[in-house]
Amino acid sequence: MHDATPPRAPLALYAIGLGSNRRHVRHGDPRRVLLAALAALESDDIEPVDASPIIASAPLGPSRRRYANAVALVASPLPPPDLLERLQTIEASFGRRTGQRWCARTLDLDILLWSGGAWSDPALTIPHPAMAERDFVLGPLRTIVPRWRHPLLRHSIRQLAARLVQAKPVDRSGSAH
Ligand code: A4P
Ligand code: MG
Repeated sequence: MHDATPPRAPLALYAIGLGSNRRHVRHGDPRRVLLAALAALESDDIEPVDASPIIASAPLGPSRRRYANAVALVASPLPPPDLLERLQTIEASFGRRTGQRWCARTLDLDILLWSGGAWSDPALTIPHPAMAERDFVLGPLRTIVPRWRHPLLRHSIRQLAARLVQAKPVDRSGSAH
């Protein structure tokens, strides 16, 4: 007997960073944009495994609007360049404007980690090069994969997050909120 279904590539795990600091006409504020984006990730070959809580974060870079950030863990047979292409299609469907780097955006999807380890080509670098310095990435990531080891830095996500908190300058403004 022959099995008619072609064999599928083995599943890889990916951690995907989600960010938004602009309203979407239909979905609403950045938090709702991320909820819609988490739903949009699911497809025939992208299976959601877990998602972090959605946090509000102060903008890094020139944009003045606050961000909503979250991290999704997905399983997929897609190789990294194909997954990036899919994420860019989803970004475009949310009306993401391309052009200016770090501009306010409706939806930004970054590949943070891949169970295959490191990947580097002109269009894609995994792990995401800035992830270890960003609390809006490590905070959500720590809630779902605290023991995932960064393949280049060799520290776990929990360790990287703790290191980042220690390295932070003391806030002398006196306001806790
Ligand atoms: N690219 C390379 N590696 C990757 C990867 N691992 N994942 C390339 C996704 N894309 C990757 O990205 C530019 C190009 O990066 C892509 O075409 C892809 O081939 P982009 O998303 O189009 O442009 P960008 O997002 O403006 O630039 P970049 O460098 O990705 O910015 P970041 O690092 O995404 O930072 N502050 C807060 N609080 N929260 C945020 O989420 N995000 C940013 C953007 C700035 N400040 C923020 C936040
Ligand atoms: Mg990006």
